[in-house]
Amino acid sequence: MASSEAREANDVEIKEWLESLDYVIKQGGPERVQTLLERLQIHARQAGVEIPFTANTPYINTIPPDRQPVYPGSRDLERRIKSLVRWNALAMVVRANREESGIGGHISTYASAATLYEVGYNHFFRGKGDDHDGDIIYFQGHASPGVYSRAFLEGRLTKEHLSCFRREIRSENGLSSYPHPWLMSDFWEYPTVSMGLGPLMAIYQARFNRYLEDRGLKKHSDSKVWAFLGDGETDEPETLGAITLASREKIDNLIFVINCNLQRLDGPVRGNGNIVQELEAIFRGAGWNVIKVIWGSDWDPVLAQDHEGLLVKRMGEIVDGQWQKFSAESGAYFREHFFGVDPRLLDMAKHLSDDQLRRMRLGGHDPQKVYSAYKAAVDNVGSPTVILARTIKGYGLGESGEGKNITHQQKKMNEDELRQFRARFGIPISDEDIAEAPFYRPPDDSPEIQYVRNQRQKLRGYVPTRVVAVESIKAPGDEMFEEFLAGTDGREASTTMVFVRILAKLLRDEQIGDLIVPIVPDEARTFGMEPLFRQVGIYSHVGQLYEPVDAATLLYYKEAKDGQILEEGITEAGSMSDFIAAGSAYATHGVNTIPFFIFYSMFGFQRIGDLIWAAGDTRTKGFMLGGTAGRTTLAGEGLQHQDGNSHILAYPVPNLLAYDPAYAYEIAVIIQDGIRRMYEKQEDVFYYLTLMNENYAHPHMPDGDGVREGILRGMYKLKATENQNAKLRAQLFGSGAILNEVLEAERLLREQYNVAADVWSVTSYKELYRDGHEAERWNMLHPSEKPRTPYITQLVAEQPGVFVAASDYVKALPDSVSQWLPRPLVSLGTDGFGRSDGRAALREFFEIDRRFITLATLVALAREKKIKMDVVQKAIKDLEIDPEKADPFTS
Ligand SMILES: Cc1ncc(C[n+]2csc(CCOP(=O)(O)OP(=O)(O)O)c2C)c(N)n1
Ligand SMILES: [Mg+2]
Repeated sequence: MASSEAREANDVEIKEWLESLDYVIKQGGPERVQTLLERLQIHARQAGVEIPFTANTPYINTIPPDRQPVYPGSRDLERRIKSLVRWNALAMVVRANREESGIGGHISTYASAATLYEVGYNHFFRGKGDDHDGDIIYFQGHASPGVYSRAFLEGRLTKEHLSCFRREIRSENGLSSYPHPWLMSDFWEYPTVSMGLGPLMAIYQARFNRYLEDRGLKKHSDSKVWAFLGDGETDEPETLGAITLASREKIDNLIFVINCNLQRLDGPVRGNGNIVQELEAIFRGAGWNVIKVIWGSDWDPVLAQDHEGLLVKRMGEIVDGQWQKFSAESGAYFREHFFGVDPRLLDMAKHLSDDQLRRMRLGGHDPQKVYSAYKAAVDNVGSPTVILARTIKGYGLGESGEGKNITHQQKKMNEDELRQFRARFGIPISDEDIAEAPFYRPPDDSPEIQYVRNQRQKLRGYVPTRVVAVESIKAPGDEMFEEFLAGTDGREASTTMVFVRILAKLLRDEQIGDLIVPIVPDEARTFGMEPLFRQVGIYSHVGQLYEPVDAATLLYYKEAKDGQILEEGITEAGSMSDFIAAGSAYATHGVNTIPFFIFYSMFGFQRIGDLIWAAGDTRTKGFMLGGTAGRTTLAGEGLQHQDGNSHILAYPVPNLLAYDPAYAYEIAVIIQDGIRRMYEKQEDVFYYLTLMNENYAHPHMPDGDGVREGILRGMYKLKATENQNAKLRAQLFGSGAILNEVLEAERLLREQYNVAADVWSVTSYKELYRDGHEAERWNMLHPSEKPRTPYITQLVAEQPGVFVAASDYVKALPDSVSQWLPRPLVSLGTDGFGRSDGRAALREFFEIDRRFITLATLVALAREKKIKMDVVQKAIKDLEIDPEKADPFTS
C-alpha cells in the first residue's frame, strides 16, 4: 500500500473507534468509558501489547467548558480593579527605582499572576474572625508589589506607604521587599521569598492544622492553606520534597497554585520540555488532585472544532521555549509556525485575524478558568490539590518585557512604555501625568472600591493580616524542676537523658502538658525518647491501622489520632516546618503550642539554616535541641556527624538564644526561663540547646545569688579555688561536656603545678557576645555618660591570673568574647574535620582534653613570666603530649 493510502486507512480506523467511544459516552456516561478503557488496556496487555506508562493527561484544561460553574462576580468591575492593582504595583517598582537606581523590585512576576490573586481576593481567600479561622496564604515573595497594591485599593495602605516600597529604614511607612513578619508584623504572616521554603512550610502547616484539630486544641474548620509559587521554584528540592506527605495523609485543606509562566530568572524553566506536563506527572504520581488551567476561553471554540484531536496533539508537541517565543511574537508568526504544519489546523484558525490570534488568552489570565479551578480545588475531598496555571511572564508589559528573557529583572519603564500599559489596561491617568507614574485610587464611593470592600466583607476581612490574639500562659513553677536542680546524687546521666526526663515531665503537667509538641526526625531511640511513644503516642490522622510488631511490650510503637509526637521520618526540613507551624500557632490560631524539636545537631543549622532563619522571621517560639552534639563527645561517628559548628552558626539568628549547658540544673533553669519568656511574657524569641550523650554525675545547683542569672546570661563561677592567695592563678572556662575536662585540668594544675584555678561554666557564648556588643554600642553612642560594662567583664575584671577556655566547638566561639577580658584569652576548640574514634582519642586529637587545657594554662603563665618556659617544656613531656602531632585544623 502506498503510504498515503495507509494513512487514510489509519484515519478511518481511528475515526471508527472514536465514534464508538462517543456512542458509549452518550449512552453510558464517563464511568462506562472508564471501565471500557480499563478492559481494553488489560486486553491489549494480555495480547502482548506494551502500553507505555504515562501519568499525563493531554495538554488541555482539566475542567472542560461544560463543567465550568457560573462566575459569581462582576467580570467588568473585577477587570477594572485588577487593572488598577496592576498599575499601582508597576508604578511602585518603577518609582522606587527612579528615586534610587538599583533598589530593585519585581514587575513581571505579579503581572503574570494578577488574575490568580484577584480571583482569590474576590471570591476565595477568607479573613480571620473571632469565631472562625481564616485561610492561610503563602504569597509568592516576588509578587509582593501586587499584594501591597491590593491593600492600597482596600484602603489599608496609603500612597505614602507605596512610595516607601523598599525604603524601610528611611521611612516609618516603609514596605519590606518581600513577605517578612519580622518587619511588618501586623501584615505579613508567612515568609516565602527563599524559594522552596514556602511550599514546604505550607504542607506542614496544613498538616499541623489537622493535628491541632485531632488533638482537640482547636475547633474543626474548613480553612484552607493556599501556597502560591513559581514554576521555576519547583526546581528547589524543598518544593517537591514533601508532596507525598500531603497526599499520604489526605491533606485536602491544602491548595498549591503554581504560576506556570514558563520562565524563571535567566530564561525558560524548561525550554526543551514542558513544565506543566512535567509537574502534572509528578503531582499525579504523588496522588494529588491536579487541575491544569492552560487555555483561556478564547480557545474553547477552536478546541471544539478539533474532532480528530489534531489541535490537542499539536499543543502537546510544542516545547516551552517555543511557547515562550509564540507569546512574544506576532499573530502571523504564530499562525505560520503553530497552525501552519497541517492544512487542517490552519483551517481551524482561519476565522481568526492575526491580531486575534496574538491575543488568544491563556488559562491563568482568564478569571472564568481560574475561578473554575479554585472552586474545584476548594470542593475537592480526600487529597491536596495543585493548580497548574499557564500565564505569560510580564503580561501586559508589551514590547518592553512580555515573555522576554530579561523580563524578571525589569524595573524601569520609559514614558512610552507607561503610556502603552495605561492604554492596554484603561488606567485613568492623563497624558501630562503619565511620565510621573502616579499612584491611582478611585474615590471611596466609586463602584470599584465599593466592590473591593463588599467582597472582602463577605469573605470576613482583609488578607494578609497578622494578628496575635493569645492569652499568655504561666510557666511551670519551681516544683516541676526541683529534682533537676538537686543533681543526680552521683548517678551518671547524659544531658540528653536529662532533657528527655524534663520533657516527659512537662508532658504530664496539667497546665501546659497538652501544649507541648515533641518533634523528632526518626531519631527518638538515639535520644532515649522511646518511652514517650507509649506515654503520649505518635500522631497519625488515621490512628494505627496495624498491630505493631512490638505490641506485647510496654513501650510499643503507638500511633494514634490524638498522638502528641510528630515523628516525621528522616526529614529535618519537614520537622523544622512543623516547628515553625507549632511555634507560630499563637499568631495563626491563638494557640500557645510549645514545640520541642530534637534532632541530630550536625543536621540542624548547617543543613536547614535557611528554615531556621525563616523561623526567626516568622517570630516562631519554641525549643530546638541539637542532640548528641559536640565534636568529640559524640564518639565514633566521624566527620559528617560530629558537631563542632552549630553554636557558631547560631550566632547570626538575631532572636535565637543558644546554650551549651553541662548540667541538669542548667538545662532546667534555661527551659523554665524560656517558657516564661516566650509564653508568659510573650517575647518573640526561640531557643537552641545542645545536648550531649556522655554520661557523668550532675551536681546540685550551687548556692549563690548569681548562679541562676549567670546560667541565663551566659556564665557563672562554678568552682572557686580554695587557695585564693596562690602565686599562680588561672581562670578556666568550660562548656558542655568539656566542662568536666576543665575540672580535671583544674585538679592537675593544682596538684602538679601549684596553679590555683577558678572554674567557670560558660553556658552561652552567644549571650555574652550579644551583651558585650550591646554595651560597646551604647558606650559608643553615649560617650559622655557613665560607660556600661559588659556582663562578662563585670564577672572577670577583678579575677587574677590567666584565661583559658575550652569547648567542644570551634575556637571562634570563645574568641568572640575575648575582647572583654582584662588579659588575653587562650581558646581551645575543635576546628577541623571530625574523626571516628573514642572520646579520649578525639579530645587528644583536637587538643581539648585536660592535658591540653593544663598545657595552655602553663603557656599563658609563662608568657606572663609567672613561670619559666622550661616548666612548660617539661610539662609537655610529663603530660605525654607529642609536639609534632598533626594540626587538626588542616588534617
Ligand atoms: C532559594 C532562592 N534562590 C534564588 C532566588 C532568587 N530568585 C528570585 S526570583 C527567581 C526566579 C523565579 O522564577 P519562578 O519561580 O518561575 O517565579 P516567577 O517570577 O516566574 O513567577 C530567582 C532565581 C531566591 N529568591 N531564592
Ligand atoms: Mg516562572
